[in-house]
Amino acid sequence: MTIDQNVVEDGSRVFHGACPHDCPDTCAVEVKVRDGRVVGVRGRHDHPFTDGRLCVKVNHFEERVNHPDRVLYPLRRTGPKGGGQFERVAWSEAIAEIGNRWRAIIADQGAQAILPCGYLGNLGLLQGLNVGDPFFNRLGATVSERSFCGSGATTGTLMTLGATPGTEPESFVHSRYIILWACNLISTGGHHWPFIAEARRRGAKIVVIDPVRGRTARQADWHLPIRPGTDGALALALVNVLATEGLVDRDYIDRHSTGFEALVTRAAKYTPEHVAAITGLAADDIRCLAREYAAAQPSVIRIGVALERHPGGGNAARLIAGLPALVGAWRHVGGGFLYMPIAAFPVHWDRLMRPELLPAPPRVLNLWKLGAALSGRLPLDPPIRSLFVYNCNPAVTLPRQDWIMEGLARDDLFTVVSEHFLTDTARYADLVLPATMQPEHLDVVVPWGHLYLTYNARAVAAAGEAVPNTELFRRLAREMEFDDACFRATDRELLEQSFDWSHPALADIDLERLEREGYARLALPDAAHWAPHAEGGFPTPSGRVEFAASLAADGNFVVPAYRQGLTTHQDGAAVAEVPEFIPPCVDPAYPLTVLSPKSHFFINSNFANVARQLAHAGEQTVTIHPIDAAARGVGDGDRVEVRNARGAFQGTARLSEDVLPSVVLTVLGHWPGRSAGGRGVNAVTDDAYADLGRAPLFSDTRVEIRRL
Ligand SMILES: Nc1nc2c(c(=O)[nH]1)N[C@H]1C(S)=C(S)[C@@H](COP(=O)(O)OP(=O)(O)OC[C@H]3O[C@@H](n4cnc5c(=O)[nH]c(N)nc54)[C@H](O)[C@@H]3O)O[C@H]1N2
Ligand SMILES: Nc1nc2c(c(=O)[nH]1)N[C@H]1C(S)=C(S)[C@@H](COP(=O)(O)OP(=O)(O)OC[C@H]3O[C@@H](n4cnc5c(=O)[nH]c(N)nc54)[C@H](O)[C@@H]3O)O[C@H]1N2
Ligand code: SF4
Ligand SMILES: [Mo]
Repeated sequence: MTIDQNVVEDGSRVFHGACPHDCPDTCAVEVKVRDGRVVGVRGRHDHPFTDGRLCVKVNHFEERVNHPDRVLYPLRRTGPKGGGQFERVAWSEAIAEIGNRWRAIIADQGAQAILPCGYLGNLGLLQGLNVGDPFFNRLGATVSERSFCGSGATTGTLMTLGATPGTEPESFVHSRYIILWACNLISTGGHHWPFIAEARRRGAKIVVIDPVRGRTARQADWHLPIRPGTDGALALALVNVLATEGLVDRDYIDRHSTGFEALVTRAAKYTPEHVAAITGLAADDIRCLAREYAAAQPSVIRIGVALERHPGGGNAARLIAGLPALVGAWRHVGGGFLYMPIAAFPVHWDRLMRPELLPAPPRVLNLWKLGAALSGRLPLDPPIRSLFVYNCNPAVTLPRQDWIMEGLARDDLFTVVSEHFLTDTARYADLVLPATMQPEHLDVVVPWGHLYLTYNARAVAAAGEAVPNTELFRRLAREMEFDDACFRATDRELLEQSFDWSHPALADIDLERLEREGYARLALPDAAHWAPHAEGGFPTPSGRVEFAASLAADGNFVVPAYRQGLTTHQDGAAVAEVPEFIPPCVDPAYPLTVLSPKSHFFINSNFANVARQLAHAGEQTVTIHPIDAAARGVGDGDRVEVRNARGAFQGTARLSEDVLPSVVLTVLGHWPGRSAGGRGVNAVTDDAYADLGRAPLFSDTRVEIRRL
């Protein structure tokens, strides 16, 4: 169906929008405009995935767009860093100041002393992840590696299955057995849930594997409360049971996989009894899970991002991604494995990133090390003299918060932040630049949870002097006298260039159609016919599911293994062949594990400054098991401090058996500057890497709690 964008509806006009947030659902939105102002949003009723609903975060998006705290003009700091005192300056003045400061830094120490810091505050193809890459490549700045989200499990999946989109999300209705593994779907990708609920109506069983009984676990038919970071061991136990009980699909394995015997050897010692002791699950439950998973075809697994966030997370993802081949689940519509189906989208990522503009081999810094780099703990030559932040809120979302705040406070660091609000990061900026919100700029959003491209029209004029990120970098390019064609292209031209329109997945889809209709599903088999690997054909080097990975570079296990290196974290590098279970050597000073998944009411740090959302979310809570609470004299509602050697944050204690003993639950998102103690959960998290993809270790954070 087409919306007529000029349709007058009680005096308002309706425009096509795409939710801009880093959420798998990328809802198609109708943006209602009256007198040049966004007065409301709603989900497209005709959209098969959005189905007329947005979510509790975005339902009142107009309050975010029209928020009185929005940054409307370029601002220059007038007080101490962090103090939040700014004066309005002209755009020309702000851009000239950036140019002058950068030219001086470049003359002094070279462009690598400048560090961009951007991520996915905006998921749009134009305004999102890669918007600054061409400019900073051309500048020769330090290249920031952004393994914030998904890189560990993506690498693990790639090694095992190749770059396949996996199971079509809507085809889950055909599944008989659905495992949500480390994925709090109802909160974090709620539009997939109706397809799963429909499968249940048709007889499917829904299993959730999660240390926490959260919103999704409560809706499941079976919740397996696993100890954090032990998922790889559970996967090996499933392999063990499937192999020893003869539940595997030998024909599929023989024709479409490599390394099966080695995998079975690897799994030999991971008996249900052995793994019960590791995971805290009952041996009989592990056996039952394996038997049901094999018997109920089609079976499907959707993994969440939390899986990769411990020392063996990447290997756990490899093991889990391999399970469907063992039981022949890929044979069926509704069977297989889903992580992020981005591989289905024919995007010219190279044209968005422009690696060819790099003047020389770059210096690369992983942004997990931002605190160490800015505070001088990570020796860098040249050191970081200027930080440019956009689409990112490192003072909330990056680990080692104490070091980040120390670094941001450096008087000799020239910091520029492009933002919607004066976030904790922006308060430390020398210059704050106003950025447009989604109804104020053009974009197309490529989702990571379904197969619809979604168009986002510019529905209203920018608030104040806000500019789209694309325009920001065009202005900076002019200031730096970069005349490459990509810095002159309009947003529309950039969109045209960004897709491989001749690709069969885009048959019948062009920008005009997206503009007219608002969204389009890729021209791929529909959900009822989606079984891309029924006859194998995996996009790996061997064309098979690789239990023995051809891509096991850098000393990684050829056959995935269970690792639980709780105290020493290798740098993602050479790991010896030691697949033994290493007993957790928990520091007795910090016996609890804090998990910080996503809040139901925020999107990462977005909305944690919007009154309506805060009213729902309340302040930072710290959920602990009554046994752990009693041992510390903590009562429900008490103020507590959560601490380790890296730092501390505060919250209100909630006593609940929804968490396992020794597990502590809080959420990401609250702004430290608005929290008692001035810190959030990332004050206690580490900047070390997991085993693959330099993923973070959020699920492997040891702490102690005390009553305040
Ligand atoms: N409401 C809301 N939705 C969001 C976001 C948001 O901030 N708010 N953020 C978006 C983004 S950027 C992302 S990446 C996704 C992430 O969404 P998800 O993939 O769902 O990830 P998380 O919410 O981090 O964690 C999911 C679950 O994993 C569990 N978990 C933690 N550690 C482990 C473990 O070691 N093993 C197992 N089995 N489970 C574990 C947690 O208890 C939690 O219930 O959500 C997106 N959607
Ligand atoms: N402890 C812990 N830490 C985590 C996680 C966790 O689960 N636990 N999750 C991690 C994950 S999965 C992710 S994805 C990251 C998210 O990390 P970030 O990407 O830093 O998170 P956001 O809160 O989305 O911050 C984005 C900022 O971009 C701004 N922004 C939005 N749109 C635009 C725009 O168009 N232009 C400009 N200039 N700015 C814009 C927003 O106002 C917001 O302040 O956090 C990671 N950190
Ligand atoms: S945050 Fe996610 S669920 Fe909510 S409107 Fe945006 S895309 Fe939809
Ligand atoms: Mo994420």
